[in-house]
Amino acid sequence: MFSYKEEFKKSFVTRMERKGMEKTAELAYETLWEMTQEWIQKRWNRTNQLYRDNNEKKLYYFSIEFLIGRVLGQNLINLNFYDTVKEGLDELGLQLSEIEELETEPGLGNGGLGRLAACFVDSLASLGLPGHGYGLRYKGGLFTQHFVNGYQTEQPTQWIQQEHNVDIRREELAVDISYYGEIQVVMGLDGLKVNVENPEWVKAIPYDMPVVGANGGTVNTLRLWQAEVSDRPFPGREDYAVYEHETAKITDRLYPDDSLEAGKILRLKQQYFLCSASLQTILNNRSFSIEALPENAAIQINDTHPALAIPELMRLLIDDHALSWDQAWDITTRTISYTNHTILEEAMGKWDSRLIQSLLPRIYLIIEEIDRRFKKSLQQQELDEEALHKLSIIENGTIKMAVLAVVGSYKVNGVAKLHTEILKKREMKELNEQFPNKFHNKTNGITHRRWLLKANHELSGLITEAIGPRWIKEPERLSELHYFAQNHSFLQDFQAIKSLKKEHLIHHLQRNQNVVVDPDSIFDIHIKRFHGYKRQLMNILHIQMLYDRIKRDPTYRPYPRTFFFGGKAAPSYHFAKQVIKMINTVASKVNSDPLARKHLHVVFVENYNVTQAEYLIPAADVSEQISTASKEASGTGNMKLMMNGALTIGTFDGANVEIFEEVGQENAFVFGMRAEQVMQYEKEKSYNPKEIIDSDSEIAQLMEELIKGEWTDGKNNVDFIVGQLMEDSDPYFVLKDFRSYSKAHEQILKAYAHPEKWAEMCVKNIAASGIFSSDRTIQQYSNDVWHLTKIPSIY
Ligand code: GL4
Repeated sequence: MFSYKEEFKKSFVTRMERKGMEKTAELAYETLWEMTQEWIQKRWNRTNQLYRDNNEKKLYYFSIEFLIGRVLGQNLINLNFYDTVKEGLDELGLQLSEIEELETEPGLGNGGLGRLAACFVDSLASLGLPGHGYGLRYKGGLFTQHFVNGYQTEQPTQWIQQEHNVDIRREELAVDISYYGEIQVVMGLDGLKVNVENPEWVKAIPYDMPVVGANGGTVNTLRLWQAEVSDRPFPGREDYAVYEHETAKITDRLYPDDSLEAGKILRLKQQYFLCSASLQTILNNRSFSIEALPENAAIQINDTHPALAIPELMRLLIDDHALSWDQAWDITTRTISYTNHTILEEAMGKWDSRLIQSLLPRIYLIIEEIDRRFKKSLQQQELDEEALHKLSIIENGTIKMAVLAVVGSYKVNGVAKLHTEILKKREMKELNEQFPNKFHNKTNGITHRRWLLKANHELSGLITEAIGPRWIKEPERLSELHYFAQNHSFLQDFQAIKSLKKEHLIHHLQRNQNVVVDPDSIFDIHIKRFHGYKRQLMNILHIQMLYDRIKRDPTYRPYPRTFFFGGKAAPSYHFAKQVIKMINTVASKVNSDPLARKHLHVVFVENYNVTQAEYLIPAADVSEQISTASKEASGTGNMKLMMNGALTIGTFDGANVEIFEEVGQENAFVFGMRAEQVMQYEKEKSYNPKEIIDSDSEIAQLMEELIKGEWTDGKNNVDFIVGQLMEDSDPYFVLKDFRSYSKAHEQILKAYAHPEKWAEMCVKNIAASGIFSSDRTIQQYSNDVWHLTKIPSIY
């Protein structure tokens, strides 16, 4: 145990010397990595031993994405060794922060959904709960984004290194997954049995990653599956090369779409691969009778991507464990629960029946039977066509995974109060009526260990100085900061830290992107995936309007603002890519104008990812959370920014609603239509953006400039944007909410003119943010859904 600096230094130096090379940062990274792995391994073994001895119920969190970010620094934080190591290295003339920079972040996720899964496994371990993650080991994580002439380009990202990998290959736990084949019904010992003849086998090899909980007390496992060539014979050996190639592709890369289901066969293969491999391991390594599965295991499916877990568990129970349909259904529907993360139509998992039928013939039969039995159970009721449509799993050759997920699980949740209400009252109204006790809300959360302790060590220190360290274990105690919200010296310290974090960001950007930012400007930050409903377009249109005003009105000279953008667009999402291009074009226009530049600066941070977020979030003054009300299921960036003392400019959408509830609307900048209004307009199709353009001269000017192509480097590359705003009737209500957005920005400027009052609002935000810790979310899931027992901590 290296609880003391001197001991650490001694061991570190000995190891470095043994390697006999120069004292480079790379070597230091390697050495520190090894030492950390050893500290973790001891605790990991110990946790696993405890799990074996205690035999408590376990949770398995199935997710197609785990956006974990860099792990070295986070593991040191969670082990409570960060300060010791940092100081020790300082004394040896090495900088921990520089060593951390050498790690390539594994980008095994797209955005919010994947990052949520990462926060959840952190909280499970930190609460000492027996819960493990199951996911896929994509060789290529999310693409690296570069701008060329303002356009997004995508390069593959390789995170797996030859040595010092964050995970351990577990050859002995490999299982086989089967695709294709022909169904045969054979006579078995206990009657008819379904067999799949001549399937194509693929080997699934697990790689285990430790998930270190707070204080190193519990180390759980994140198990990621990799596809490899199976040792089993397969039909058509002459096609071997093709087979080998296809197999390797299964976990070759992460699908780069957020909120869009690709509907591709490879994606389906990935989803089944995850479900089948994970379920087989759970069943193979159990220490209880198969009938006792629900008492010993809970399986949470993160959105519909792993919904095939339902028919796959049925298959394993019936075909491999010889249970009857009723027994298997009873077990499955008491083991699996489902989280819905979106109501966007295009993100709802839907599969062509024929695709499933050919790739997964046995699974298809089971889904058909689930659908048949469910429909039969509805026959007594008088249901109209609309209800029957909403309640069918298979319809017109399409399999609706969300319906399957609801029917086959014992609990279903949305991720923020508003989102859950929309699910219950609208999107899944009929399902909710059939299963009235299934639906519940679990508002998302974020781990304060990464987003405060790690990303903002300085602010964490200040908080501890003020209220003591108990908030670290019990983040709701952040509310004690309320006593300091009007304490002059505390506010000054807060402001000093904000400035310091701005300097860190500036330095980072200078090094990476060669931009220079004014540290005294307001840092207004809009970071998230690019999507129409997230309305980056509204933000950039507003900036363009400010620019026009500065040019037109000599009395309009607002306080300097830097508008930061960060985020990637799915490579096939043309509209979003044009918005990216437009931001870059407006940026170069504004930034190169000597007059405008004194007041406005637009910075597009290239390749936004978890690491970049750790620089941006602590430096933010303003948090842009401006989605069209009803569209953002929750949002989690909103919580991270609030926890770091940024003030939200936002709509009544997703978890913003709860943020405003906690902090009070007077400590945020709320604007725009409510969800009911948006949904009403959608229903009536009564919104006409032309009326707004005609009645607002500034907006009219913006549209004119857009159409004329003034922001397009002369090329006609805003046609998707113009098309959406005009021909498509502005489906995300950008123009409708524009004026109230602009007013909210004016309020921001007014408020910022009073620095101490501003700081007071920031501190109130931090004080109200404790409830958004994922520890709270996970504890609620455990109490209401999983029923886990905390294991005793040893450290
Ligand atoms: C998302 C939602 O869009 C986002 O609001 C939410 O915070 C996140 C986690 O629940 O899930 N759904 C999909 S799909 N991608 C997301 O990020």
